[in-house]
Amino acid sequence: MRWSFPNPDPAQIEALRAEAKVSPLIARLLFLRGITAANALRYLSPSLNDLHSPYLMHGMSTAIERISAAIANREGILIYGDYDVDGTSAVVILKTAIELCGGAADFHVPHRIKEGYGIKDDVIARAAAAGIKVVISVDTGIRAFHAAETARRVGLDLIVTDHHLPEAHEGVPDALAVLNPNQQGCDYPCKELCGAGVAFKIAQALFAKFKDAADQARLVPSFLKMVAIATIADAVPLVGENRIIARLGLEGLRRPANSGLKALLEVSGLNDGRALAAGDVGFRLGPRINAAGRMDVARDVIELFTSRDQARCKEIAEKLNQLNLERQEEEARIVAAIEEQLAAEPDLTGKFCMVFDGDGWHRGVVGIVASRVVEKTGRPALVIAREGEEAHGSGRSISAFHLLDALESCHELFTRFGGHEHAVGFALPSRDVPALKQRLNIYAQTKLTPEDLIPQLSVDAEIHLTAITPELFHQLSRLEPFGQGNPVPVFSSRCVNLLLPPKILKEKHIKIRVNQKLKDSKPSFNYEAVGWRMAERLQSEPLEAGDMLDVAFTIGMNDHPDFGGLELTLEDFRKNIPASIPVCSQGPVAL
Ligand SMILES: [Mn+2]
Repeated sequence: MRWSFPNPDPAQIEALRAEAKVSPLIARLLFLRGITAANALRYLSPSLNDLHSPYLMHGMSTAIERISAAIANREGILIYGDYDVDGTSAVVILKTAIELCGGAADFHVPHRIKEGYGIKDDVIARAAAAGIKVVISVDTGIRAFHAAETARRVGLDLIVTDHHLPEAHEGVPDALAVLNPNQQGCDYPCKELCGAGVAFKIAQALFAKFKDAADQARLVPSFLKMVAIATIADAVPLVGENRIIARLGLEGLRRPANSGLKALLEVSGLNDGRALAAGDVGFRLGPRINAAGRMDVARDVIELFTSRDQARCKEIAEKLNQLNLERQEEEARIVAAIEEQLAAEPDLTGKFCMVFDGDGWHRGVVGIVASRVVEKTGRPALVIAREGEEAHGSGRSISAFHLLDALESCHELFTRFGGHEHAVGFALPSRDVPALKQRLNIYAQTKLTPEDLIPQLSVDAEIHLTAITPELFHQLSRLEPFGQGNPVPVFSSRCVNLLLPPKILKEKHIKIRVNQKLKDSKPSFNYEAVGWRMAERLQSEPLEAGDMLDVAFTIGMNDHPDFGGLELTLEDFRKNIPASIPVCSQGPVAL
């Protein structure tokens, strides 16, 4: 792994330090996260008052007028969602908000495999036949040109709300209103909202119209819990308004009121009242909610969060837990099959773009598996589930490789494809999979150099172990939640002593104990550092007590009552061979 050390301008860090009244180290971290003296205080103390006015979003007043009329005239509203965490949360948010304001809303969540992503015409036609007058899409619809035409033809009003990027040339569908901060002509300040974030802005506007100040002050923070889950799980950057949503929403999740949320926190082992981190949502809540969509019962998620029947909520939460276990098993089965292929065909590891395919692999998990392959191999990876003549796949990439462009380069092989720079989804005839493997590998060879394939670790600051104190941990927690767009601070320390032989945990992970002795001073405290999935490395790089290491790590707090305390998580380690790593030109950062 290559360690890189950014070299920020000391004058700007000093300006930040003076304005935000923080230590030089915290000022450095703020600077490296794109924070300036002008917005440092807002970043450090996110507040409800800093949420933007919903009416800054293009199309909001048309949408609110139409929804209000539907509420007044008792017209049926259908919310058209999506099957992932963001899409189902958006349905829950908008449905609940409309009902709280006196309206009635039904919903449709497409079946992942039978219907797929996007608005289907026949659902619109059926809704019209059933007497529905207004359809509101959430987290989907920005490319639903055809559905918009159908809606006009059958005489119902379509309101599209979405956050995905609009088509570059065609503009947006011809709907009654289109709400999307990413469309041309929309000046909404936060472009990074997720689908549930956009739905929340409608809810906020509805509350402003239908509820008094006291109700609004109660409803807005309580809705933020659900918005925060979607925001973190959808992996949108936790900056600007998203940071306010994630921070205040996570705080609110310590005191859940919704029966479904309580039941879900309980089956996820997160109901002990401690503060939730973004990782708890990303790795524990999110996958359970997503498991429903992957295994095709997304409707259950809506029921979970809208039902008041505690026994029923418990039942659904347990079912999601079970589905998530099945999802993990399916994932492990595919990963094992891929590892077998890698071991059996050594020249695979020489490929610049990895493509794996298998019969009967579950389509709902290939994306997660692709991320695991990228993690393991440091290369862009596609994982394809073959089902007879048809094949469906997902791909994930590394920072140096634009995966959507890569698919574009062999677009004639696909029946369907789409996505972003680093994540794609696609379908193609099974017989074309070998051609795809060959074409992508050749394409990747022209775009990537061997250096691009070496994983990079960006180190925020080099520090001495003596700097790691509860006070530093407390200061770092002001920067939370960490995640997309707001990375957890990574530190490095040179020449630390390995005090004991490394401990192997569950055959996979390692735990080491280190301290640091600097010239003319007492040694630092001893610190434990856990290296997840690093046990395999010890075979080629054995460690023994007395070794001197350079370590890169993040700082955490283990809150176990008996052996809790400050704890490091290793990002990387290497035996200290003089000049083995580039030295941060400024040396350890002053505190
Ligand atoms: Mn989304």
